Amino acid sequence: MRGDESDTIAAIATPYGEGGIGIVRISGPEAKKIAEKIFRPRRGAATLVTHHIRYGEIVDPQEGVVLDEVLLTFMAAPKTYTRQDIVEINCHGGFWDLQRVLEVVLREGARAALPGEFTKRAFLSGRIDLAQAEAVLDIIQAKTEEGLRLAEEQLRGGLSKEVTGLREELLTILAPIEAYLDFPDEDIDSPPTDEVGGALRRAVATLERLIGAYEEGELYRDGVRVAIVGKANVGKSSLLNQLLGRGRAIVTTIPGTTTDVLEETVNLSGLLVRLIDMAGLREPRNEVEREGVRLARGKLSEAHLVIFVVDRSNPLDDQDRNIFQEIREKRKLLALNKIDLPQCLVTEALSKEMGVRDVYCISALNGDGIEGLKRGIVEAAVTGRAHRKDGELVPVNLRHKLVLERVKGVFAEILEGLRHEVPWDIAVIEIRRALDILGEIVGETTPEEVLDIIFSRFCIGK
Ligand SMILES: Nc1nc2c(ncn2[C@@H]2O[C@H](COP(=O)(O)OP(=O)(O)OP(=O)(O)O)[C@@H](O)[C@H]2O)c(=O)[nH]1
Ligand SMILES: [Mg+2]
Repeated sequence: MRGDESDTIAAIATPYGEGGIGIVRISGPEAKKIAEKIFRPRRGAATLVTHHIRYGEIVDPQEGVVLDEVLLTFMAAPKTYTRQDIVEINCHGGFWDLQRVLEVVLREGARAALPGEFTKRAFLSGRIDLAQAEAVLDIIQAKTEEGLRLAEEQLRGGLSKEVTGLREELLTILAPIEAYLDFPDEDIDSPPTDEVGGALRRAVATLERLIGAYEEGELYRDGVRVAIVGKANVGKSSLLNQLLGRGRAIVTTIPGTTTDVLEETVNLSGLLVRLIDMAGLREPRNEVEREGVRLARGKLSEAHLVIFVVDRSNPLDDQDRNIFQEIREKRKLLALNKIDLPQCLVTEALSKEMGVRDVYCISALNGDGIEGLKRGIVEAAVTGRAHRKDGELVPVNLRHKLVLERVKGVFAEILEGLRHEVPWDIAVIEIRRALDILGEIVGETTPEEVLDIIFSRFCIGK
């Protein structure tokens, strides 16, 4: 077993700062002994019974002073988070108070836990696999409800199930090939190349679906970048303010008001949206504008989605058309603004001319049409990325995606080999290699350095 799990670790498990309560957590073989040394129950026997909460005091055994009034829970292995003995002490939630209790715990035989060390123990003891351990981190760091849902799905083993299914399929392919190789004298039929090829292609399709799921998941985890683009004075900053529901950007009648790039996040139906307002894309008239336009173009290239704003109360001009050319290749919504003013542009004609189907008529001044546009943003960001199975999105993070891509690469090589009648023993080695690489997702074959990196991203006490 990797890592050192034999000692007892302790940490403050709640955030630093003032809180209603704060928790000191201890895990390891000495946890109960330490607790019994420092805990004095108000009533009843001194012995701790598993999975019972006790009320009492923490006493510094050296000084004999009472440190805090607490609720203490002892949970005996193996039905615990780490599968070791765990003690959790609910203290009053002040930093110094918790720190004093932790110090006594450390003095009585525990070691200060490293970041993520409790979860690492849960992984090393086999209670959860690596993908699930990573899910714990995602749950803590989730920025939206959807991101949280995805992390929870991963903790339930969503991806692990997919990987297990894939590995089982590969083992089914392997069995007849290995039998053929192992018993050359027994007149076993040579493996059917077509069937093996078919199974590998199915596996590649599964891998592609999972890799696609990463992209969708990323949207929920890290948010979608939406750039608000258009010429000067069409109402980009007003739209930003409407979408945010507050006056973030300066709005004036003067074209060229916004020179810098403004980025603000908003939660739309559980989707974290990073809105980017920028200078109108035009020929810069001075150095400030030149820098603004340069920054804007950079942001534009990173955007997942563009809202192209056009002033509907004025004729379309070359500036609009030039900007449209610039964002041709981007996924986009067309927002026809200023519908509170007399109409000049015809929606259908414009939609046709630009070849954009998603057109929203809005007034960034009085808020008309903004709710519809918000729904449109969410839809455009999410649709066309349906990598769900049974309606559920499979949670895949960047590390998983890189592993899946490596496996896909190996499969491509094997398929190529089969076409050129590569010897079966070589194909077997390659399939075994793919199995090993897949094992990295759940942590069976993950290098120690990678584990260290993963767990070091956790906070102390988790
Ligand atoms: N009537 C009307 N006026 C609007 C609407 N949206 C914006 N405006 C006005 O248009 C002017 C320009 O608005 P901004 O939001 O600053 O436009 P912008 O695109 O950010 O302009 P720059 O930052 O200069 O590129 C302001 O006077 C706004 O009040 C609208 O829907 N209706
Ligand atoms: Mg502006």
